[in-house]
Amino acid sequence: MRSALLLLGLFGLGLCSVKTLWPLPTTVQVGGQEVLVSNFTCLQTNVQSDVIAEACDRYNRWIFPVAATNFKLLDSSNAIGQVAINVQSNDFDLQLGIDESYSLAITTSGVKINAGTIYGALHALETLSQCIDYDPARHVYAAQTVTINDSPRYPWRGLLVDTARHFLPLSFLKSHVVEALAMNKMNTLHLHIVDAQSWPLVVPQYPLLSGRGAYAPEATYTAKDIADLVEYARRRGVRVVPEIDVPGHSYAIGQGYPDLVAHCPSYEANVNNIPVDPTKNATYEMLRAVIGGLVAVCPDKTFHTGGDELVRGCWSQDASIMKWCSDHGIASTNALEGYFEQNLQRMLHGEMGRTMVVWEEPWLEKAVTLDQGVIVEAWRSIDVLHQIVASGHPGILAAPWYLDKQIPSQSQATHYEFMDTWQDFYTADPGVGSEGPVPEANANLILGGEACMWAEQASFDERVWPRSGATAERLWSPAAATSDLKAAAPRLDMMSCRMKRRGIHSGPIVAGTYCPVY
Ligand code: CP6
Repeated sequence: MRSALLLLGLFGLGLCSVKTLWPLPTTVQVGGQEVLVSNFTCLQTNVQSDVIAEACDRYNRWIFPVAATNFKLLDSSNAIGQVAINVQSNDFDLQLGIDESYSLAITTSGVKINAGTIYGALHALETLSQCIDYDPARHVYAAQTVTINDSPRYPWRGLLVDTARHFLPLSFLKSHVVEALAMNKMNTLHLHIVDAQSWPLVVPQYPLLSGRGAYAPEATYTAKDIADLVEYARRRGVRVVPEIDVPGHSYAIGQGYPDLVAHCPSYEANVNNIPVDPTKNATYEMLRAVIGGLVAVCPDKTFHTGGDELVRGCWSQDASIMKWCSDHGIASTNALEGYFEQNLQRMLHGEMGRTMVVWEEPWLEKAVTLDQGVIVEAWRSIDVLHQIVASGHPGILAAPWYLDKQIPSQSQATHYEFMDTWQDFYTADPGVGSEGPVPEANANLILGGEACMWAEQASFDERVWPRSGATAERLWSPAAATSDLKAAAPRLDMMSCRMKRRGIHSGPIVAGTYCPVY
């Protein structure tokens, strides 16, 4: 009888709780007994952290949104009101590869969380929140007994936001971007801060960068704003990786400092074509001020320097650049790109103690030599990612997860966005290219990936969520347990509704599904 009940718990009722979790944990063992949960306090039994205390308040608000009115109806005398959180390490430095693992046990005698770091404990609280459901018939909050052991498949699980094509206010980055990333156990915010179209970053030594390059005086970030965002994100387990995209995409620099960019009349119809002038010391002085200012407020050990879509033809048209090249024995614009990246690497690796991240193009270019350990981001295909790691460089993947790219055609307009694109995101696997799985020897050089919200043609919540959630599960959960689209669909739909209830305007995944409001 007892074992029959246990079996029922494992395979019957128990699956309930698996059906509510996003991204899917590594292991879920369901006990199958119901426990009531009420507004809870967190008891930190080893490491004490205000990050955890704050997270407890946040999750209480999200889990019990109607607590004030319905608590009168809730018989909380036998409900669990405390969560015991045991964090082992007091290393609060949030960096790539930090221990994010946790275990969560919901038993009839209480809820226990174990984690290596506070960042693992944050993930545990999110999972706990997804295990608790409001039962409107009984006016109670209930969970099933369960033991979960969980850790991510990849350490880099990110979202790129492009604040140059459409400015995003600091408050939005916090409440709509970082917050939603944490709900999906994504841990990296790639800030593509500047680009050809605008320069929203205030750099005190170069006031005309934002003075002429920003869309408006209000559409800017100061170093203090960035520091504020970094701390807000850290408190939610999210690293901030800033990107200064050079040498290409630099038109906005020339708005305030025309001497620092190349001049090439026949390319100027498209602002994306304009690179910096890599021959001038003043260019590197400016970049030193820009990057140094960011590094001072961004403790992340990685720093993205772009390098994509360089139009070398623009350099060829600039007489002063070509004269400098011939004076200095630089025989081609490819070699000039190599010279630029060499200087940049010296700055980042030699002076600033950061690891450079670049898009795939500098890695592809024979005339550029990347230092060992430079992280390369593949935006054209998974196969490029596999070539990157085969060359010995760590790699991250963006290619399958371009949120802006999939504009529904007329014929697909009613279905494509809702049905197919999250599925395309979900089925893309960094470990599997067109030639098959990445060779085992290189597999651990794949660090993860990012969904990319390029903002030339789109903004924001419904474009990003729930599709980035598909990326989140791909990068967090075991591949073998997440190959079934039919099984994923209702869970993702539930996650989308959960996010809506928390104020993120996530879209539907299937036309005709609606979120229950409670
Ligand atoms: N901006 C920058 C972009 C893109 C890239 N870099 C981009 C290219 C192709 C598509 C979408 C975005 N808008 N700076 C490429 C990394 Cl489809």
